[in-house]
Amino acid sequence: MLTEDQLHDLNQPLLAEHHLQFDYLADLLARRGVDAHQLILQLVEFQVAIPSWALGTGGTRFGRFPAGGEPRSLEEKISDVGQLNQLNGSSNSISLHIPWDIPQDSNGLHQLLASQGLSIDSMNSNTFQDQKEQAHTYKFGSLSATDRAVREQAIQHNIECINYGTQLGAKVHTVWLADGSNFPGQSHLRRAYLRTQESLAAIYEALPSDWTMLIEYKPYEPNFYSMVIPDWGTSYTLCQSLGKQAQVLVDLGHHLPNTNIEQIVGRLRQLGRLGGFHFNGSGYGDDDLTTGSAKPFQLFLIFNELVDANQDASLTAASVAYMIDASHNTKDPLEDLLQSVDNIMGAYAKALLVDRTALAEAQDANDTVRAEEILRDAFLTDVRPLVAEAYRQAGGALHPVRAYRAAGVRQQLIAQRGKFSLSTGL
Ligand SMILES: [Mn+2]
Repeated sequence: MLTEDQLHDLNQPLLAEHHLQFDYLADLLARRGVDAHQLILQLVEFQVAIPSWALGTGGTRFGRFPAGGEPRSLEEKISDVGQLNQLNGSSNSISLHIPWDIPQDSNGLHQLLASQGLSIDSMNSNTFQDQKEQAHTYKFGSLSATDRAVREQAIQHNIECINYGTQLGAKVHTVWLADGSNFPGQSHLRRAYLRTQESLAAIYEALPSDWTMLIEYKPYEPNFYSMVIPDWGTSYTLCQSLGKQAQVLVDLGHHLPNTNIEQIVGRLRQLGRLGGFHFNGSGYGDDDLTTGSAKPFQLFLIFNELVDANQDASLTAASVAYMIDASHNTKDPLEDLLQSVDNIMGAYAKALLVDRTALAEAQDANDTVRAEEILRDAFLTDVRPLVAEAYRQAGGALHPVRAYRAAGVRQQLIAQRGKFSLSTGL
């Protein structure tokens, strides 16, 4: 962790230019009737959970190129997230993956989390690979398996995740199923769904009353002919059959090319079933890239739907879990996460700038160009001074990536943990 003095010294040379840019933007926004200071309060409040599996470099099936200094234990993962949160004040919780993050010392972990101002956001089960000494294989599915013993094992694993989460104060359990089939005829499509529904109901039964169960969908991979939960509609129907605490999780990468993700977000929000996000670059399936790196406009449009729904008095308020799910092997994982959070904050800030009254008028008048221009105005506004000010007000760095490099965080982690330390998991 950096000391307060270090952070102060890192911010100091950037302050004069920051104030200049911020004051200019605040003035400009005031002319449009937007209160920059009010907007910053919303940005400071906004938090994105960091996945424990993104703190090390991700592997592809071809190779893995460690960054050095990667966390070797759950305690070190918590410490890395603490470092991120210190720099941006926007990453105060962690998503854990079982069995990669089984807690050994709950009391010690509670103390460590408290000392860093962090909490555990979501537990994630893993029935997409076999573990050593596991009685039954998931080769042909888990919650949807034809063999009852396999399903029972997968159900018990999910309940175990919830139990670990209860020890650590988590309130969300996320289920992503790799189940499906690779060849026509391999699996009975309707029965696989019904078996999944029955298994999920057994897990839901074990869910504490103040928890949420998130059901994630994915159209392809690791199965390529059929996935048991391929789309938001399937997740939605499963949630409907389970009960109020079941919600749909939207992973940006889990869509086919050209899918209108923002429309799905709006729909789910309207139906009261939008439970959470896995943010990433929305490029390809899992182990996806830095959020907002290639498709910033899409990210903005997603936030535009969220802000619009949040300001719609006819909809009930939603508690949405914002999480990152990305992990790849080119960048320093911590720099990647700082960039992702930065892009998410920027998209949110831009969505808050949209003139919704004017947009509604343009839409009602079928003024296509005017409506599009209103969105473009917001999207093309350089909101970086607002995001930087939010970091500063949260006690962080004006420019987190620059501060991370200037402070030599990676070099220190390598010195502590070694060049070839391996992050558990991916
Ligand atoms: Mn995901």
